Amino acid sequence: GQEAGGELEGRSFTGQSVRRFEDRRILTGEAEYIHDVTPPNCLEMAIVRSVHAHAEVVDVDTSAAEDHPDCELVLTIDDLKESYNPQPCGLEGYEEWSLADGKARFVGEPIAVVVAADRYLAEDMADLVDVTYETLDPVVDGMAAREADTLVHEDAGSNVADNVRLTFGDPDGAFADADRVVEGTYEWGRVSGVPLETAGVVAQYDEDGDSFHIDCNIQLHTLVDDTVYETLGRPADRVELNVPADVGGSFGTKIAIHRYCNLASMAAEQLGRPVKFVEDRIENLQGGDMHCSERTYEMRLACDDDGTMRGLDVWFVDDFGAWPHYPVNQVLKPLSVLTNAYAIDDVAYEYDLVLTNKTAQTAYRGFGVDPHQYALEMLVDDAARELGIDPTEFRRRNLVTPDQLPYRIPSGNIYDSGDYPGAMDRMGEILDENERCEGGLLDPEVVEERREEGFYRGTQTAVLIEPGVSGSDWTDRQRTDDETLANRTREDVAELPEHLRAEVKPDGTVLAWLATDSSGQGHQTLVAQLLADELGLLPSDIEVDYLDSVEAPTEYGSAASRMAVMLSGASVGVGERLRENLAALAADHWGVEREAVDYRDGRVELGGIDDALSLADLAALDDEGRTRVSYDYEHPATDFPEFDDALTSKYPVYPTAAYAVNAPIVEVDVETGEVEVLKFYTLRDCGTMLNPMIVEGQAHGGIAQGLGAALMEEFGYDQDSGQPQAITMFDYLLPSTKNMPDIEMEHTVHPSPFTETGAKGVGEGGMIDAPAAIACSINDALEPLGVTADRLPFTAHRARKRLREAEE
Ligand code: MCN
Repeated sequence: GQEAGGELEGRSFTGQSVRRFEDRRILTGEAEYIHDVTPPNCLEMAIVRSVHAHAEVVDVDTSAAEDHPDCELVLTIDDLKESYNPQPCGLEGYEEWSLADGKARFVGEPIAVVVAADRYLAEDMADLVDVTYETLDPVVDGMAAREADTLVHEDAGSNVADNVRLTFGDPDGAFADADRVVEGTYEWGRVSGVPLETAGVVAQYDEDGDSFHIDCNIQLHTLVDDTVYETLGRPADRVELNVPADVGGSFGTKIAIHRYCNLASMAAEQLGRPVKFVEDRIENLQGGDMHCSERTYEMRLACDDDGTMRGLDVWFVDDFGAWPHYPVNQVLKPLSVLTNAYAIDDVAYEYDLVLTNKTAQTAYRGFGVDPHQYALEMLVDDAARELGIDPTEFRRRNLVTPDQLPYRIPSGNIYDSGDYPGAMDRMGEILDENERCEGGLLDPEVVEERREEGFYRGTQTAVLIEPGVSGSDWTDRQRTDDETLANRTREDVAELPEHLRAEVKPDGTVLAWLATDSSGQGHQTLVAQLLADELGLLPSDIEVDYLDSVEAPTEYGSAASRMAVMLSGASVGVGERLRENLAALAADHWGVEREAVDYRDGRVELGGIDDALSLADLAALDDEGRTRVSYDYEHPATDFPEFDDALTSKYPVYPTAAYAVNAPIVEVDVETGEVEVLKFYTLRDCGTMLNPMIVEGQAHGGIAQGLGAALMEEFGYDQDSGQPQAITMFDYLLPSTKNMPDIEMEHTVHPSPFTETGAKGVGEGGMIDAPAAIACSINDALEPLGVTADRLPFTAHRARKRLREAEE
């Protein structure tokens, strides 16, 4: 299907499953992670953390630690207040310090830091710090927090940190006119990315320059260095962030590690020596500000008896934990897929962002879209059953059709390209041919036999949209007033640039630098593929390295599934400039007009074959730096000719809409409640695939995380004490190979008309589309018993509970 787009014509490597250059060093143990960074004289830091969910910190007695000969430094909130600033928070009105200020608001909140020669000693010294608490009632349940007398932040006056209600079209009218209204409550448990490598930092302070060099495995260092230099009270150019060559996964979670950067930097400044801190697994699971969405949805769908969806009403509570950290705007991102793939014009959308005594939230793959897609698809299932229409047919009837694309959903986002009904039909064929036939997993006879034995099988297909490449810095813009929004220009809403640099080396190969860091997506390979095509070289002729935050002038980084689009644009820009410079250099050398020479296949030719200069020749001739170029690619995020008024949309417009139709075949053991995914069919469209192998890897990883969120993973809390119940891998259950089904993947390619190569962002897909698909397949399996997966993760325990309730 890849050829269908034709966007790759003339390209040899882009579009091929070129093996990832990153993998050799990762698989052979040569990769460099944060723990490999150990400057001379480096000390290590340990953190004294709150053992209570909610408590006044009456006293922090550091004397025993300070008197100990092995203790190099203890920092408390008093020390921070003397020399530094609070760390910027996601919403105004909250003063957050890197250490608890008078009150601890979650188990694991840092109270003090201790530095010693190594981590073992630092931990021992931390044990000597004596904290006196006066415990308070914790606020644990997000729904109850809205009305609770106990406040997580007294000054805020309420546990509801933010409430927004938006309407698009005329939802009241639609609900009044429709034949019926179906409603449901759906809950999404607290999950997170749990990368293999935990968060870490090595901070160094240079007294002469009063500057910091911070190595850390942060995702999006541009966003975070702002918060670090504000906290440290230094201008940006005196805080240099550098990410090691390899990061063992982030999935959004490592955006929020600025607290560690701040504390280690402060300690390094006080001591005049480098200070290292790398989270252990318990810290990562309980106290690292790294949990993500925990939501309760109440949703209503207005529909007519003929199966037409008329209006949608969304309300949810998102339990953000103790602090409204960046990125609070994940409660708004579902607007980018507000109606999923359905043509519904009239919608109301409201949320309460509440604070509780739990670990604060950060980003996680999908950025809040995943719970929305899950809840909406659950509602669609419930509505279909109430209408007495087959859920697949009900969905298909309401899908946006290919002739409507590009299509603008009511909240302003634009879906670029695809064939949603076609994809659903194709999945129907795949299931008919492979599984609904004799001997297949869904052979009606087999299904019946298994049911008699107490094992219920089912599957459900739905189209699930994945937004990619957000338009501009909407973190600020969401708070901007209406007039400013209405007067935006195209420049205001262009995608933040992505910087790429390249240089011809003396041997004629090319060294390129990425401005931002990867967490495992394979961007070095991607750039090598793209530049090889641009320059007529082999991918192995292109070495790709990273710039640090000071060297890189403009950048944003890998988030919102944007790098495929941004790096294609940047590579084309760098390629054009380099070809042009090399041609001009050769023309000058030969003393001919520029027009007399051509850049072709990795060399510059004069008059066809009269003479030629290789890249190595040109590098040797260059004494003016013409063999080194850089380019800042800004994606015209709103360059949608059909939709000039997209500019007036208040909310970010996502230029690409990848999608998947999944058909997980699930089997529920109704005695134990255990759900097994027997096989996972998936049909995916991310436009032109730049590297199909990487695309498939992204989908596999995303589906594994989606399966975890659907069936296994959850950061539970004791409802009385607020103590976290999942602080080791024994309690926080990640899917392993044992839980993963065979994934049968097929692609359909509808190139995006809005991007350089027709590629659409794909990096969050599986996590967005697998939970909804698995939940709806469970609904199908348990339909005869009247049970639905209305609370994720749908663990065996929950399934059994629901099955028993249904029996009563
Ligand atoms: N790709 C492609 N063809 C396309 C689209 C993408 O070949 N049509 C390739 C790209 O070349 C890139 C990868 O797929 O190597 C993902 O591209 P893209 O969708 O643009 O996403 P980003 O590169 O911007 O990565 C961010 C995205 C997000 S938001 C999260 S969260 C996430 C994810 O990627 N975190 C990850 N995937 C991850 N994968 C790993 N291994 N580790 C993480 O932390």
